Amino acid sequence: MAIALLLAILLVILACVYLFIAHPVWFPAGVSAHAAGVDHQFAVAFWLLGALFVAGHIALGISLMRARRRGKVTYTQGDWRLEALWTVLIAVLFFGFNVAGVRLWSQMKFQQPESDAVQVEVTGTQFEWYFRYAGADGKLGDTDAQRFAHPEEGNPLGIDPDDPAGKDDMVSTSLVLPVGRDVDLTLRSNDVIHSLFIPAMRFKQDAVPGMSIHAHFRPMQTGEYEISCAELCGTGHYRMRASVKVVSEAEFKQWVKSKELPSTAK
Ligand SMILES: [Cu+2]
Repeated sequence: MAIALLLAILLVILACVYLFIAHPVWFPAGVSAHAAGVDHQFAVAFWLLGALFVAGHIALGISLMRARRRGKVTYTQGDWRLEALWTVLIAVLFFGFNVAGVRLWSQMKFQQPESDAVQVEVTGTQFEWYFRYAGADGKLGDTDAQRFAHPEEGNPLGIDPDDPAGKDDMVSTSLVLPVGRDVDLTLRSNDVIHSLFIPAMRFKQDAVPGMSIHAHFRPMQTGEYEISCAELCGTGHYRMRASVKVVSEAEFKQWVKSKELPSTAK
């Protein structure tokens, strides 16, 4: 029995080490300005915890072998000093990760984006993402989802029809961004908690009903990348996908113009 258990432990270690090193399933390449920092933080945690995982399993295997050699197992009450030691070590590790990550986190969350940042309001709703751009006046119109939200009439967010600032707002179901410029997102939700996850940008932020949450990042490479909802938000959660298209500044301007025309004609 002990041999079978030992083999099982060995197999678990080998399988996990293979997944660690070969990366058969992994993140897409990071294409935002802070992606390298996030990847570094992730790799440190990954290797440190991976080494602890392997060491823990080897210790388990050795104690199994020892018990088998002795032929009997004894019951002990444990050792409070050892327990205190590893509790403190784990606490140091945990808070160490927090301290190491706080700079990156505050860069995205609390520091102001560049003044030329593209402002986009992101609204999560069961089960669609909507991206709103302010239009020529640079101002977003007021919304009241309960009174005015009519997706079938082209007003899914409930932009107040009487607010002049909302007349030229552009609402899109895909996020289009210029490359190399900060994007300042304001996240909102019309129903339950959603989470905007853009793996290639190493960006993830919850959208919470009743709150406007700011976070920013800077895409550094043109291309089309996946957006998904990372919060189980209902039966249609699996299809709450969208894409972010990162284009050149000129293409972005052109896209804005093409979206603006019909709404200013209204
Ligand atoms: Cu969702």
